[in-house]
Amino acid sequence: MKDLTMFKLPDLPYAYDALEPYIDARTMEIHYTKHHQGYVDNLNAALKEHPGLQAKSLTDLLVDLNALPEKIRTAVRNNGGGDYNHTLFWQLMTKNALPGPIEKSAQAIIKTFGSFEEFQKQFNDAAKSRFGSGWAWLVMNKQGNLEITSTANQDCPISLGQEPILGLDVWEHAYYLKYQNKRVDYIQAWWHVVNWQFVEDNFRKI
Ligand code: MN3
Repeated sequence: MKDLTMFKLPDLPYAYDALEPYIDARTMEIHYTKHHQGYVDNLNAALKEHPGLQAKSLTDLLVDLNALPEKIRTAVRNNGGGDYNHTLFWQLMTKNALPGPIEKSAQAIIKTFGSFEEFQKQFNDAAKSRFGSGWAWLVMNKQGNLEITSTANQDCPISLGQEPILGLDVWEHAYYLKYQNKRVDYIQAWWHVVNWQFVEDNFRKI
């Protein structure tokens, strides 16, 4: 049997405690080994009876959810989205964080939002006001402009025709052990570990 039929949990690009004190090691371990692994496992389970779909990339599955059989559409949306979003999220953080955006992505952020501070404020508002579980995003929209958005659950910008450049997981599982109900404190802490080099690489790829 060929092995490309199974989606796999990607390697975490750092140790569980690498982002301390902003993201605690226990949260990172559970988030990666339980939550992200769960999305991967459930995605594989959903695709089990669909060998034609197993060979597709995650991006191909998510960019056109309506092309999927109705029976597995929601499972792929939730669990494929969960796999995609978390794979991106791990790479969007680093212990060697720069103070802010660099180069072309910095220019685009300032051009669009007026200043880095205004961008952060609007992104924070999106992250704070997402009711329940979801994500805040900086995306390139269909018109080719930067835009701050948020999605519910594990909905993924690529399913909406947008390219994600920066994303923040605001599910309680991402912060509750350390920050409890204080989502705002988690958001503020998270800015200390944003991987602006990866943001720049993302921006240049679009
Ligand atoms: Mn999560």
